Amino acid sequence: MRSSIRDAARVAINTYPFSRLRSFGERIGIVAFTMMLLFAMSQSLWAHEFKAGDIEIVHPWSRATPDGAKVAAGYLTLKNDGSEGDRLVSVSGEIAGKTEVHEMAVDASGVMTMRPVEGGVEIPAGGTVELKPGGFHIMFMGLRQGVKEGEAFKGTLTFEKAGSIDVEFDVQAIGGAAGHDDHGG
Ligand SMILES: [Cu+2]
Repeated sequence: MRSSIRDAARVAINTYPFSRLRSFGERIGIVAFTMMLLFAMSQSLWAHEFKAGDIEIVHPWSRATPDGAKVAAGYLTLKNDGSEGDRLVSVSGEIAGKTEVHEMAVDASGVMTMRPVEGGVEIPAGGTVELKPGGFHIMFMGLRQGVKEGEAFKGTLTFEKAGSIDVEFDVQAIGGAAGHDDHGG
């Protein structure tokens, strides 16, 4: 009798922590899985990607424009996974009559200006180029419609070697993301 109580106690002591651990582990697993799902969803929402040949196009976005604006800027990151350099030679956007690729530069008198990039933006083999506020950017001109936060619009990128690919530009808040922008309107 006494020994069977002792046995039962020992069994309880030995198995109870394990069952606790297992269910704790399962709970961790469920939480981790949920986090992974949420992460994957947020990635697809906020850092959508496109691929043309060896070129990865990461998160094309644009900034919402004030009413009546005639221009909007577009930004994205280009990664070249290939062993040869390539160039982004042209862009078009469904919202714009004309689209150019620009770069910011300081002119002789020290004033920040922008100008079309001659021959396109080079993306070196294995390299990454960011089109971002204050640097290279896409300039959508002669806007047919305003660019509103939370919406998206279609565009086409053309690379010298990787060819053309349709992408979507996410429109972020007017004050969104980092950096100044000289293309307010
Ligand atoms: Cu510009």
